[in-house]
Amino acid sequence: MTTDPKTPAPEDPAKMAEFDTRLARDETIEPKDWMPEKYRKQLTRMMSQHAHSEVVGMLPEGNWITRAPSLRRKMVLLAKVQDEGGHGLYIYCGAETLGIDRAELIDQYLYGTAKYSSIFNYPTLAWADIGVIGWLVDGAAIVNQTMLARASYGPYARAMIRICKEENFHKRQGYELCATLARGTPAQRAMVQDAVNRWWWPSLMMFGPHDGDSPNSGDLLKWKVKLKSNDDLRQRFVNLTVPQAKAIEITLPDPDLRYDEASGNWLIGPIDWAEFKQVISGNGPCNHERLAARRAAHEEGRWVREAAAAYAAKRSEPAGQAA
Ligand code: BYC
Repeated sequence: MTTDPKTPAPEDPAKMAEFDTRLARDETIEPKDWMPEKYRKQLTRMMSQHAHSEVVGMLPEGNWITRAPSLRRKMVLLAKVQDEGGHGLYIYCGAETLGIDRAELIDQYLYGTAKYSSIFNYPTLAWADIGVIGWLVDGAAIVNQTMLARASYGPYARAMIRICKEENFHKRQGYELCATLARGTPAQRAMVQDAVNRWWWPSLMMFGPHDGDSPNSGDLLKWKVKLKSNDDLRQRFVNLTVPQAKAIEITLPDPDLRYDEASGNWLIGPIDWAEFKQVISGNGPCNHERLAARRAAHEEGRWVREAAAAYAAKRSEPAGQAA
């Protein structure tokens, strides 16, 4: 009998049972522990996409560093964009503990089919977009990542704890910027309202498709990588954000938004999934621009990687052999 090379070998039932018992006890899975191949693959996919998102996410905000309206705002924005790069690096390190090389992951994203968050394919058209990204985009990320900080894979969960602390600061600076503009001149108010109108729906799409259309959620929830579903997290974000918008007298662009007494939830109107599909399949407003910028940065940094590798090789030579 021949075996199909595409069909993964069945997992050892005893190891699988031990793995399930450890998850049931809420133990974390560590890099050298046994894990099912599908768990390793799902985590590699999710963590690498997360890392790519952090790095590509530096571009929309980085675009405004030279145009920040004051030294204080410029320093805050510079620090935030640097933090996002750092988040990408922690998560790449975490993903590498699953046995894959970072260069391969980056290759899959720059020249292959790996995804990154849909949200970073939208343009930053005005200064208010910087506040709204902090408030809504980092706000959505915190809701998602606070749960991931309890994910079953130890290196991912630990990276998230530190990242969430920084994201909280990002969100606060964004909301403070929005609040300042909202109580400013009529032009400033209009600018922040316009930015919210453009970013609200894409922020809701960050949580992924509805649960019934989410092919990966089954495994990820079973294995406690995700602890809440896409829709549950999206609902939590909406419930947190509606009162914040009211507090600064900003309108969320959803005529169907209403409070449901029975569930205690703010219910939203329909999400435009056709737009989401366009964006994640490479046809959003900025997909080409973002990938081109990342590819150019990667190529321009090639000499640095080569020099670092040559230096490391030289240092590892036994004493006396270096020329
Ligand atoms: N965008 O089965 P599903 C940040 C894909 S950066 C693109 O529900 P899953 C920040 C999904 O990959 C933080 N693709 O997937 C940085 C799957 O396709 P594949 C970003 C999406 O994994 C700078 C397919 O749709 N956060 O905060 O169960 C400045 C079906 O989806 C999206 C993370 O990366 C999307 N929005 O759940 C400011 C969080 N949604 O891979 C801020 C980590 C879905 O099968 N990731 N897809 O071809 C996650 O929590 C989960 O992966 C998701 C999706 C909730 C995003």
